[in-house]
Amino acid sequence: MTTLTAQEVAQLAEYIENAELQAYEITKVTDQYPDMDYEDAFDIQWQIRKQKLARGNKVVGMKMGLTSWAKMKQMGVEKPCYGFLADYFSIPDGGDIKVDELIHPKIEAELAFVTKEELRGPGIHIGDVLRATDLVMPAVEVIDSRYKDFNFDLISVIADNSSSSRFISGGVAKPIADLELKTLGVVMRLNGQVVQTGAGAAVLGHPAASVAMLANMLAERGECLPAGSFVMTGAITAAVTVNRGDSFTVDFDGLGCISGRVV
Ligand code: OOG
Ligand code: MG
Repeated sequence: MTTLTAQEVAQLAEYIENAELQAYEITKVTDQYPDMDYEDAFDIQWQIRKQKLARGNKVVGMKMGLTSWAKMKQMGVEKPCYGFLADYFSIPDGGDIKVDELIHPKIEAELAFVTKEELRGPGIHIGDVLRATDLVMPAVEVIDSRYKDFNFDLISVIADNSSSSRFISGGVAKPIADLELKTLGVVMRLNGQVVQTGAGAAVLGHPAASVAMLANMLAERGECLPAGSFVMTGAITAAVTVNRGDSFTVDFDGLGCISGRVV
């Protein structure tokens, strides 16, 4: 079901995307439209995606969010969500996160999957994902909710492309069969100090379950994950606020290290 007109969807997409592009805070969309639902929220997200494509941006991947208890608890939301990754979100490993372009960035340690076969729901399960995965690689997501103080509900955050803003990938890519993703350990350091630790099982029991869930959620809109998709499976630990002058490293067991600076 939807409650918004096409014109309202377009208006809200512009409202949120302007905040993203010009880096300012807005109030959450459910304050204006308390009756809007989950499908309205995805209509807005897909409209933002359409606007970016029309401007010549490319979509280079997808991300799942709120797939771990640490994140659900941190944000007070009880169900996962997804978003898309545009080309200009990508920062090279060891690169700079520019705070002037963002509102109140936080970093997250994630595992990313690169697929070699199409995944089309409904009914995709973890076995389908294991078979269809080419490589797994480490990633750091930089999230930046456009909502004041990261204060949102599930519907508002979906409309805001699930807080997507930047991401770094790199480290070592390995075939999925060579990895024990559930026990794969992650250590995040900020300015040399350990700030978060976790293991892959934090993500829905197994990060491949997150990719399966994404394929099934996309199927609700007749969409799929084509072969060659890059998918970030969601934060393993709580997100960590970063400020200008910070530097960070995230070590992934067997997959190397990702680092960056905040300038
Ligand atoms: C929503 C996005 C969460 C993750 O990995 O859990 C997310 C947010 O917390 O702002 O990307
Ligand atoms: Mg994330």
